[in-house]
Amino acid sequence: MSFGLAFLAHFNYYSEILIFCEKGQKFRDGDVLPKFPLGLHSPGETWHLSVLDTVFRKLSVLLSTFIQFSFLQMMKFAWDNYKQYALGKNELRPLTKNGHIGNMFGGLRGATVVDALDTLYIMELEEEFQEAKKWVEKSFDLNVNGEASLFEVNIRYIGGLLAAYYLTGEEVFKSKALELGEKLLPAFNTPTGIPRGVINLGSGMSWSWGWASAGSSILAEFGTLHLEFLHLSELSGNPVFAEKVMNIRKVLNRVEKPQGLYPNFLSPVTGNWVQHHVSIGGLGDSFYEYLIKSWLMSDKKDSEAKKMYDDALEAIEKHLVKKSAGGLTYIAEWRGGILDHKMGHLACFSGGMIALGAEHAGQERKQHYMDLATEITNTCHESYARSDTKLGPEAFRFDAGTEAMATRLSERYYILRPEVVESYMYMWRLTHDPKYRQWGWEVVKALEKHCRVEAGFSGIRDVYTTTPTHDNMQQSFFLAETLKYLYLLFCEDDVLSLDDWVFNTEAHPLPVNHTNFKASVQ
Ligand code: DMJ
Repeated sequence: MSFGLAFLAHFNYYSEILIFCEKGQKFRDGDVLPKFPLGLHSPGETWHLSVLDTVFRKLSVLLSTFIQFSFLQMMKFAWDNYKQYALGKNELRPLTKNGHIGNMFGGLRGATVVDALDTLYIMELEEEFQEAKKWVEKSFDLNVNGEASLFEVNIRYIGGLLAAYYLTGEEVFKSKALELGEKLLPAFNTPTGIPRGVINLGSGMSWSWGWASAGSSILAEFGTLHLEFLHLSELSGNPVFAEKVMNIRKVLNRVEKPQGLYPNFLSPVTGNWVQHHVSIGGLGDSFYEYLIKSWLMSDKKDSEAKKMYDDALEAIEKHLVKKSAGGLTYIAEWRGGILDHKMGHLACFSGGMIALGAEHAGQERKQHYMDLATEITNTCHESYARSDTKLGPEAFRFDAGTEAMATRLSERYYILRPEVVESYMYMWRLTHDPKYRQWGWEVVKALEKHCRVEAGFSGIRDVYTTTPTHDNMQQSFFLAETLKYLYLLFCEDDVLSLDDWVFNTEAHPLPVNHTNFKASVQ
């Protein structure tokens, strides 16, 4: 065990004391502390406890530094193994020690490189960042053919390149982002301008996913382009990108919403909904996220986006938010008026999103939404706490006596997803309640115990067994999001301040309109 990790073994002890202080309770001079590691105080010795608050705050800063050190180790381990066994492929297969290409990126390579760039930079892993940059300069080839997901290319590649550009000012990232952006434009050539989900980056031909009902486009896909496309227009001086996403908004504003809700499938031909399935998890999720973040990124000027977000959240709360018999608040899915009492891991980003929006709700709504965000984040934490590995399943249910646990074998897996720690990060920044750091640390311990394998980190197939089988995949979003959000959870608030940056849905930071992006992140 490294010194950092050994030190961290005391984390729970310190955070208990911190929680005690945060609750406004005071030690009295002369109290005896029952246990105190590190030999700073001998048993039975009394403290002038009026100074303890300061002492523990200082210890907390020190502790956070050591914790950050363990994230650096994790990130370096994930990166080094990817570099050694899979550089130039999209993901690392950490058990078989080779690379994975997959079929989401249409011939593009290096998804892990581009997704990892800004995390390496923020963590000041300078040598590793230079390795990644060199790969982008020398080997990142955009002249490819093949079926790419418009959404995935946008959030991972364009988002990753834009963030790397804004953090470093290096032109190579900007020019690659713009070149790639141009290649996505033909997907918007539909009767409504709603893009199709799949595009051939070579020929520009586009089509809908075979599994999407009746040739429809997916809300979370065409609704998760706004942030990146506005930056592409800003950087290129070419309004076309902004026009494309503003048109999507126009179509969405025009179409009638059942009960004020946004279904997940829309026809790019007619502009009408194809199926009435509503979800704040998969298929819907980041559409809502991009509404509130569009407003924030505009320096709170895009009031249309704010209104769409407020109205959507109100409808979601009215129709989808429920409380279980055991008192857990959750967001169900809606199928033409019938509720499916299930929450996907993906839906767990919503605690953070609702808290972020609450900050800017009117005074009377603010507390209400903060409470909702707290409850949902708590429910997502329960889905982790109730598993044997302390990692959460892909989906968990609230029916037939089940609370926050997966009931189907096919929903028991964990693929290194970030959404729960993402919410911990926002909740911490917005409340400073130390329980979020504690919960984040629990995730770190679980990742180290169950997902670290000889050559990287791997997803697991069943969170309810302590001898899980690994899925042999180190997802690129583990480096882009999971490790970044964990790291930020233990940083000072001014590291990528929420006032100056918005994170795209792959956790790539983009500057708010007022931000001088060349300002150092340190
Ligand atoms: C990421 O690629 C993004 O966060 C996306 O919005 C949803 N799914 C994954 C991570 O789980």
